Amino acid sequence: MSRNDEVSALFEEFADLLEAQDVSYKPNSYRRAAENIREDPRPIEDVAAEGADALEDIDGVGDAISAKILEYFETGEIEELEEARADLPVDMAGLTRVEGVGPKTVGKLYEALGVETLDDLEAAAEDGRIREVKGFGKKTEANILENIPFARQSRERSLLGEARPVADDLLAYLRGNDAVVEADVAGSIRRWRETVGDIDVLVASDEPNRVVAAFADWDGATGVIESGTKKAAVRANGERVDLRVVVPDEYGAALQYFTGSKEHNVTLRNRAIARGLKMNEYGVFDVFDVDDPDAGQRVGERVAGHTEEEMYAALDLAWIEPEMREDTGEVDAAAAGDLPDLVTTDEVRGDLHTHTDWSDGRATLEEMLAGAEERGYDYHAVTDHATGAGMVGGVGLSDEELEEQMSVVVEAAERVEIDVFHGVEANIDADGGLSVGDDLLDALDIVVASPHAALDQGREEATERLVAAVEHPAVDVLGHPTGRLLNRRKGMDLDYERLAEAAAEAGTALEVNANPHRLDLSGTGVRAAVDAGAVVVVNTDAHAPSEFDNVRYGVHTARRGWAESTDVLNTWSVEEVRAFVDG
Ligand code: DGT
Ligand code: CA
Ligand code: CA
Ligand code: ZN
Repeated sequence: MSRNDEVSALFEEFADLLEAQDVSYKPNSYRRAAENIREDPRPIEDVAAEGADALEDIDGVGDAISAKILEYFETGEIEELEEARADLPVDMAGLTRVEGVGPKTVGKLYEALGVETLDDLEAAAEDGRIREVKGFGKKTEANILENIPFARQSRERSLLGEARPVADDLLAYLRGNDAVVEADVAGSIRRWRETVGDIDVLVASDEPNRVVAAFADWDGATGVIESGTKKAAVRANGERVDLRVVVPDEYGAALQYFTGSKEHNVTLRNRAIARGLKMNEYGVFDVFDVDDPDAGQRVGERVAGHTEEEMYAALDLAWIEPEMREDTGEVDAAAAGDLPDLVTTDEVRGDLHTHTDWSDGRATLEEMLAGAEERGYDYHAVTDHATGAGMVGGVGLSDEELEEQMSVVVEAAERVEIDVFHGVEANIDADGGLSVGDDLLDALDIVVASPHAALDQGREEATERLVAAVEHPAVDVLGHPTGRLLNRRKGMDLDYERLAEAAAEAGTALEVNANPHRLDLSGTGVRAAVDAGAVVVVNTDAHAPSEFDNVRYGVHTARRGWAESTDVLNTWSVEEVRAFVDG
């Protein structure tokens, strides 16, 4: 966690505690300050070192908040926050992770039932005590009970978007050490799973003790969990980081083994056995002439182990991309020579879902266009929020405002080299209708339609709602289809096959929203789209130019769904994109 995240989390907790006690206005100003602190590219401790005035230049930070930041850096505490915690001694973060439980609910259940933790909440729901509290009923109680396991499980895994930068930093550090021959991530983070249990790192070296010592000495490490001769674990940015060191000659075997998934490895091992081979983290061994292949780990004649390619080749397989190693048919595809040529981040030519400060973006139209141009993109779509269901606090634009924006975008587009599409992110209401007038929808270059409210619909209702949006003649892109927020909101359960068929038929692209909190579609959703011949599009939904960098998380998610560049709209040329959105 950066110190910006740390300070933001304190203000968010403070906001929740105040809201739970029915304090008005203040919670929202703390949340706004928290968001701006989190997004500020400068380390907050550096800004604080310059003093109160510098802090107050951050949007939403006034003298009261700047004083609290300075207090925190000086004393390690914010007294008012400590008081609020004492008044309401609850696990606010844990409890509010339960879908349907907000700060106000936490406050009421603490007052009425003394609920402080997830365990308390579960016991109260199981005993039927929640339904007795004023304002609650049987249905709310049942919902809470149903959502507790998800809240519990979700707190244990980190977002890929939080873990990956930590891993990148560590890899760069290790690769700079001359005892390190090779270093890579393994495990779920190498497979780009949307959440990871820990960060697995593998190093090839003949001097493991030097590598372990360097690892413990890494700046990013905030504590050593365990340390051995060839293995160690540290804590960094709230994540557990596992290091293993192996000899260079067995690196490929270890990398293959520790990348997983476990299911993929089981399928490979069975294939090895069928060929008279033994496969493990040390290599592939020909055990045809060996009496007891289980006598040891390194038995018989070694046929592979130095590289991963060798490991797969020993089983008559082409090397398989880590994102595909989930045992969903990739081994058969490799055996048949049918592996897809997965899309890469370099192939992306533009972002087709972005915001500006016309709605809730944090950058101006000009800044967003400049950012897109700087990345070397060929095109860019401006798709601010429209008013409608799920848009709180006047964030969305009315039809009149969108019309006004249209001429402004046309003018701004003349001042940049890239092609600019003017569009909108319309809200899909509970029945699949859109929040923008038909004439305006027709006049815009591109229409992204996304669900923002009524996300608790059942599978069938939710699927039909999105199918209706996909079939709307003006809609070009279905934005973040399930509406999930990782670790926070499950999102809608969808019949992906049905949705993908409708999208293929209607010529509407299905989005992989690359925001690390969303990654929606998931790899599974992308796979259904690709299988049905639907087009997908990897968008960042950026609210500031710095968020364009999130595109890689979306691309790797698309790769988990076996997408090739031909499947991904925003790897196409501007002419092809224009034809797609016009059609
Ligand atoms: P995670 O950490 O929960 O996000 O998921 P992974 O896949 O990174 O799992 P982890 O860290 O427990 O282990 C890393 C890899 O090591 C895993 O993907 C496959 C391999 N592995 C670990 N334990 C076993 C095992 O008991 N059997 C097999 N076949 N492979 C294992
Ligand atoms: Ca792992
Ligand atoms: Ca691990
Ligand atoms: Zn958006």
